[in-house]
Amino acid sequence: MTKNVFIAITGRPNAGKSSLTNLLVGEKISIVSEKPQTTRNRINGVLTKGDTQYVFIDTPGFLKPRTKLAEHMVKAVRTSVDDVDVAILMADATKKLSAVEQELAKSFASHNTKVILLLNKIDLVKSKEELLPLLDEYSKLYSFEEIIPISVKKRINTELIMPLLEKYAVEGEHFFPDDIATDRTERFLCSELIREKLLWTMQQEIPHGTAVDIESFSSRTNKNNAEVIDIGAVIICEKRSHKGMIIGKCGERLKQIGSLARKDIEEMLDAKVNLQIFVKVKENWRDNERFITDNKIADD
Ligand SMILES: Nc1nc2c(ncn2[C@@H]2O[C@H](COP(=O)(O)OP(=O)(O)OP(=O)(O)O)[C@@H](O)[C@H]2O)c(=O)[nH]1
Ligand SMILES: [Mg+2]
Repeated sequence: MTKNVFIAITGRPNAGKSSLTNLLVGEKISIVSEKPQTTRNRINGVLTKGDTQYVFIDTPGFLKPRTKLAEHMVKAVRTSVDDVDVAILMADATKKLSAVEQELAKSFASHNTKVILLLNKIDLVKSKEELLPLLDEYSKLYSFEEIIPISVKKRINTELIMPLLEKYAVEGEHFFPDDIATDRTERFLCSELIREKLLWTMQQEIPHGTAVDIESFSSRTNKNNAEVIDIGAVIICEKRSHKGMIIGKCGERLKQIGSLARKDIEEMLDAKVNLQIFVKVKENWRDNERFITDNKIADD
């Protein structure tokens, strides 16, 4: 008999949710950066091990909605928590318990959600004693199934997670094919890999005001009989001045973004990639509901 377990990975921006999703799935399906609010959409990571299919729902860091885009992000978290077999609350061991965790705990309580607390980034904590007051606060916040201090980066205690999750599996047919790692399309993953490089190379505010749209995606065979994928992408930004900064002096910055993204996309697609990126300005797109849904920048 086959089994499924749906797991929502929640927590404040920058806690390490996408890093954990990638580690557990065993493939990079969700982008990671030092900047909070990297993930914008709910992303399903799928891992089938033996009879059990694990579906990890990586969610955007929870935040107060100030723009239409942020509203979509918050909604993506709420709907993810509704209907899972177990949730993970990813907390940051170097930060105080905040309103985000309190809000999430309320949401868990109203759905009677079973929650595992992972206290991440313990590689940055000097001594175990330092963690005790925080552990105490968290244990008062919610009746967690388990509390485990971990480090995704240094792989501390991460081997304990999968055996725990297996306990929440329920009998049923698998929802996804057994050989896929995500239900997201290659096009979507490409746009995310480009957005990741914007987050890596640009200053704080600019990448948050950008979106990436893949306008063309086609495959051909070159004269050496190798597969080449031609991808045309557009980076949408909010201001003319931002456009200039993204392109950089003599196009240097855009070249750097393109070459970093191309490497990752080639690895993902296992083919040669010819990537063309253009930059367009669209003022206030983050508050434009139609633009956000039409371009699938966030989920409904
Ligand atoms: N030192 C340390 N850094 C970590 C650890 N886990 C993740 N990080 C770093 O924390 C940053 C944020 O990681 P993400 O996985 O993007 O965090 P997230 O929770 O998905 O963030 P949002 O998508 O913005 O909500 C990245 O720079 C990671 O490399 C850890 O165990 N230790
Ligand atoms: Mg993320």
